[in-house]
Amino acid sequence: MAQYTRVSGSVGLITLQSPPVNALSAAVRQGIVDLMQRALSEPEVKSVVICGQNGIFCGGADIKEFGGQMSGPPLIPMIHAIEAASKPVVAAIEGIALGGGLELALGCHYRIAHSKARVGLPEVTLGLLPGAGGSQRLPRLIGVPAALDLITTGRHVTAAEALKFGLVDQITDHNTVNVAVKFAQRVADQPLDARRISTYPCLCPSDVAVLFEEVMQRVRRTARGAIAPIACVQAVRAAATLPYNQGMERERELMATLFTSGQARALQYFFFAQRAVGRWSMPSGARWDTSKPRPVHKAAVIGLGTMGRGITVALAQAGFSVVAVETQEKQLMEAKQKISGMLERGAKRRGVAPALDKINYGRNIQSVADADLVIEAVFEDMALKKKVFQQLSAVCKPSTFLCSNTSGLDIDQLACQTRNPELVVGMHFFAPAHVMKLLEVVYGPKSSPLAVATAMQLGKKIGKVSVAVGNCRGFVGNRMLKPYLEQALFLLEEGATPEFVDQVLEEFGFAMGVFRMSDLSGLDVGWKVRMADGLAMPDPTTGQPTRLRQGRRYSPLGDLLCEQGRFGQKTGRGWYQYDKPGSQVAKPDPWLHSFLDEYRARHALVAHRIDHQEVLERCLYSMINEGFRILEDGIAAGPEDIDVIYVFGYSWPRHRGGPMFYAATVGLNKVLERLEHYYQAHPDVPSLQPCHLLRKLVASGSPPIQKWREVIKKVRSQL
Ligand code: 3H9
Repeated sequence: MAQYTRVSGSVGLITLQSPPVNALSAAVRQGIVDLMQRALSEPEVKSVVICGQNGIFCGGADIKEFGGQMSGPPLIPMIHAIEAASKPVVAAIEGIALGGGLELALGCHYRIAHSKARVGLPEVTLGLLPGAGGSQRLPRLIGVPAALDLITTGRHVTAAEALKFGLVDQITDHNTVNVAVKFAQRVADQPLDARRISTYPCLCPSDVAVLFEEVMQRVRRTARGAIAPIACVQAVRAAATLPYNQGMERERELMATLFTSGQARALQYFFFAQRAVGRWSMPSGARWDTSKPRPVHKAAVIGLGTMGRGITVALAQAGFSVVAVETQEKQLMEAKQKISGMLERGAKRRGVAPALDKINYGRNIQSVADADLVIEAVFEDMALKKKVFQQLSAVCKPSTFLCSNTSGLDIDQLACQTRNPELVVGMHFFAPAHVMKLLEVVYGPKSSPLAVATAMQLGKKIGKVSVAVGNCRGFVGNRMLKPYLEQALFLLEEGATPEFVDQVLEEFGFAMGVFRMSDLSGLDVGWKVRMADGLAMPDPTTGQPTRLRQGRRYSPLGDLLCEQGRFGQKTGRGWYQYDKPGSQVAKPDPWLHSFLDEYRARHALVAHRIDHQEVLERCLYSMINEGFRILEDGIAAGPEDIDVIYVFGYSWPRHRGGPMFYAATVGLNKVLERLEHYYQAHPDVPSLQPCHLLRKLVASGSPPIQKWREVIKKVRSQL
């Protein structure tokens, strides 16, 4: 787990060996402790270099160990012993030095990094803080403001930035270990007192108290209820205000609180969930490791509305040649201008040249004939989409993958319009498509593993977290959104206000409550879909909006607002009022409150007091229940897929792990019991009826989320 060699006669080289990222597992820590002792006891050895095998220094503590009983030598005394060593120790940083890996390097007396290396303290993203002295050593080395930035954001920095901060002593383009060995020989006789970071004073700017206050306020505002960023600020404050030993004690206390918190467990679950979704499988048995993607050189986008523009930018920025087609001249001109602006702004931010030359614009669908993959992004209208797919099938080469950016329409119906339905998949991007990380790759009954593998790989290349899901109305994300939105409307009918519902959901951690989100995305979008479904129509016999449609409870509140031209932010009125159309500052609207009173009176609804718990339980548990149905139907392969979709696409707070993980933390029996309670009170709301899989999981003793797949398999095989 760590190897020792003597190089150039006098340098002891310790190589960490724990693929894939040389994480500091118990065996690696034991190896370092033993080999340091050996290097220090060999009289010929004058200095030590620590490096990692396969061009990777160290990815930090082994996250897999966090769930179980810790064994092996602890990290903190190990790093202290390195710092206290009587011989110089040099860290040779290649690839990455993250978390505990960087803390190990901070315990060394010198740090040499390869120019392509990245370093950082990303513990905050796992619900932790740099708890092996990182929160105390980093501010002492690079100053409080820079340390606060790195520790509270967890961002990785390049070697060049690390050099600028003084975090590394030297960077090299050559073989880092060789350079570090030569360096170690040169410094073999140098005194070490001035190289032990724990002995440095923590230099603070004169207005340090103000700085901490500002950072704390910013962190609280953006943390959405996450506790780790706050603990990170507190730990750095301890470095700035206390002697090292007391600071370490404070770091230990804060870390102990975080380590056992539900948030850390959720974030660590999510770390592995994010990676698990790449290992996709289809009900046919096709899998990520047996399905080869086909390379895509040239892509095309049809329809340059908001979504099409974002997709074009995402493709061009990732280096793909793109043909961007918009049939209306005026829209094409507008799109060209907007896309160029987006590319230029993005390039400026990243310090690269804008990829303007990657895009060829066209007004004719013929211009996509030689594309390897086409993404259709026209209006959400099945008839229009079918026509586009027929045309694409006629003009494109037979091997072209035809993809739709539909947010919920039937992929199979589109596939049926083409000569090669096996090459059709959904690629559901989220707005703004060049920013949002999520991509749902939707396979229909005819989609081939080749098409899924190709879309998944394309997603990865353009920096998306891609999740393969089955074909059904709304796929995973929007299907689960439906009962959530529905409950929010029912709560208004029963006495709540949009402000209260949003406040509860935002306190839970959503970036935006359901009503503010509707106002942002536009109320007319859902209205059009409901009209197409024959839902948003008044009762034909009375001409009045009824509260029962297709045999189930229905709230026409959204439709009534749309009839008044209240489409949300874009019209300056929606569930809230805005100073002017397009403004983002939502204010409670007295008109809406009177409208709700009148509506309740008209329908003889008696407003009752709705509390925090009822809002959360009805909105979230109905959504979770739909999640279980999705698992039962085989639309998502496992709970991780749903959780990743919700965190990346729907602003579910990451520190709560995603809706399915949240259900597991609340307790499946409690979710079941509350759903039963609400379903009894609202028997005309089928989404509140607990689904079979949830019952089955509870009957199986509520196994941990990692074991759900076994129960899901059994339930599916019985269906
Ligand atoms: C810490 O250090 C706490 C200390 O301050 C204090 C303690 C007292 N452990 O992401 P990839 C696995 S907290 C275990 O696909 P990439 C990963 O699961 C730690 N496993 O590759 C995956 O496995 P699989 C602070 C780890 O090239 C495989 O490696 N450190 C760890 O896109 C490849 O990963 C961090 O937060 C780990 N630490 O990205 C760093 N890291 O193949 C977390 C990775 O079975 N890691 N694995 O799915 C990362 O950010 C990225 O993995 C990294 C590589 C940038 C390293």
